Amino acid sequence: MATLKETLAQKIEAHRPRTAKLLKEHGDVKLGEVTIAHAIGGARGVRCLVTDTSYLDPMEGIRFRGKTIPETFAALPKYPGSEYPSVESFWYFILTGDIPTAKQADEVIEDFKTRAAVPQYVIDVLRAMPRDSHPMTLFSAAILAMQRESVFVKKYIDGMSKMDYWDPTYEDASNLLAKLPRIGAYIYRMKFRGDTHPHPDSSLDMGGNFAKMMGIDAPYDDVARMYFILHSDHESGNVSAHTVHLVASALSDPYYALSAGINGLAGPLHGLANENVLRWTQAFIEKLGGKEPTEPVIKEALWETLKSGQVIPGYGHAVLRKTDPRYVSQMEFCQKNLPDYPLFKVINMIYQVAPGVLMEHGKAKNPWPNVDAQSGVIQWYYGVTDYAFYTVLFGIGRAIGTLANITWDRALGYPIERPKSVTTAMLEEAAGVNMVAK
Ligand code: CMX
Repeated sequence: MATLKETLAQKIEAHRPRTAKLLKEHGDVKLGEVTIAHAIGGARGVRCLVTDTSYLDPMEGIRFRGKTIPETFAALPKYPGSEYPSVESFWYFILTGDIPTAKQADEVIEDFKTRAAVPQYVIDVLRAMPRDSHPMTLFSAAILAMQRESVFVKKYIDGMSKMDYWDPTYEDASNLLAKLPRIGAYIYRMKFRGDTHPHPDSSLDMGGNFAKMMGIDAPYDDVARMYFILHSDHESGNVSAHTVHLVASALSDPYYALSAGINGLAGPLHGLANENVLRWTQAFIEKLGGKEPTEPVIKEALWETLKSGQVIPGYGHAVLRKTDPRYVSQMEFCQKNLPDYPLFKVINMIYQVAPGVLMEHGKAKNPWPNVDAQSGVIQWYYGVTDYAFYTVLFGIGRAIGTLANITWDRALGYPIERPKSVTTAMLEEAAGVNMVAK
């Protein structure tokens, strides 16, 4: 049976003519018109990226390789004794589009074990940084510190055919992915759990081992599997994925690219929203001083946030126009595993109230919750109450999709990214207006 890398090589060979034909024979076909609103408004909705690992439909939500979240979880082989598939089986799927057999998933698990050791100098870098550094800063720095390990760089210096770029990209991607959970768990334990570090268990898959290193019992292993898979990919237009793609397009290796993407994920309008959701909710609960939260009180608190010029974290999306299916998936997990948990009830109450408030406020195009509105409550329930850590969990997941995507970028020879800028005066000229006082 072919290994993941052999299967990937076959898929790449089969795919390359499709991209080449589109570019050569149909390069002039228009996908849309770029307007002044697009140019000023962060290129929202401009169709100018190609991503085969996932697609985000505004009304349906994410599909990984053509499958919805429930279809993905149902199709992938479950990790033995678990209700969720291993992250490694998902890596196989998102790279190739094929559902691996249990044996193929096992092979990836075994392969990752050989790559998982984190060099001591990375630990030294983390320990040398100020202990009050944000976990995302530590995470990004650890990834960047490992850049000297890049196989891509070594092969590039030796002189490699462009056709072969994907191979060392795949190696770097696999090495990185296998190490990230250890780095994440190390940061968590160093910063928030008295600098004590449970040993990894080499008999376990990524999710199981992560739970072990975090020091949290089952079903946190399933939480980790679910969480990493749910956060993996959201096509390539979001800040973290686009950054990884952009940086890698300069042939910067996957370490440089992922570290940069993690920095983008650390923004409060993107991944950091999961930290802010819990900060907001905890501040709200504290203010209640032991009183039962009610919908009118929540409504008042939401309005207070809006009136002070802040966003409601966990709500809204640049593409989605309905409740994020990643939110729904986590809500279903909560309904099953922690239905009566008070914090879950508060999060649910916010879900009942916030969309109406945002609609009345009249600004947000999407008043519905995104992935970040629901993720913190699960972590909190299992004892991870240090919400500054939450975006690292998102980052470990996001690495899966972005690294798969840049492996394909190199396979298909996508060039260095370089959109064209215009000046404000050029926009005014195109619009037939002149705002500059003479
Ligand atoms: N609370 C208050 N105002 C909001 C809002 C929210 N949750 N969501 C959007 N708005 C506002 C915007 O700030 C914008 O205001 P201005 O016109 O004053 O600039 C207006 O509504 C229109 O924004 P939009 O087109 O609906 O949304 P954008 O595509 O510009 O931004 C996003 C999308 C996610 C950044 C925005 O909805 C937001 O800030 N949400 C809160 C932060 C958050 O949860 N981010 C996580 C997103 C998921 C992720 O990447 O992890």
